[in-house]
Amino acid sequence: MTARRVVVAGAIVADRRLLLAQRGYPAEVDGLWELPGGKAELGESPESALRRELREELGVEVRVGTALRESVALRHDLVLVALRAYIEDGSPRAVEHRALRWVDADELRSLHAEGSLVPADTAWVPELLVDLARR
Ligand code: 523
Repeated sequence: MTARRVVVAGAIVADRRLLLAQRGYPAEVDGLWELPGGKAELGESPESALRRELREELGVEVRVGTALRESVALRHDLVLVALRAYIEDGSPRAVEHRALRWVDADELRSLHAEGSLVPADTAWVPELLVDLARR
């Protein structure tokens, strides 16, 4: 049996806004918005993987918090999890994405309704809306 690889994504909420990143590849998701992140390397914890990915993709240092409840099976060998993350140093820049955007709850609902989120990430919308009402 193949071990399951983890893909981690960061739920960064501050001032009642969520940070979304716009993918440029592959073609199926070009232009769609996601929680930034990427694949954990073998032996790397989800927390360390998220810190590394957000450093590489956004140029920020984060503290990693709790996981969102939903996880998404991407393929038989790949599972996508979201962890709450808090920026401790730096301002996010789109190093590897087309663009970045801070969205409030209404904007998140609209992006979801118009199909502008990466499909797997739609599983997190209800939980993200709860977080957006709190922080
Ligand atoms: N997703 C996804 N949502 C989401 C992320 C960060 C990733 O659906 N918020 C999917 C997209 C890919 C897989 O997870 O199918 C790996 O994500 P990717 O391409 O962002 O991770 P990388 O950059 O680590 O992957 P490689 O370029 O393949 O090494």
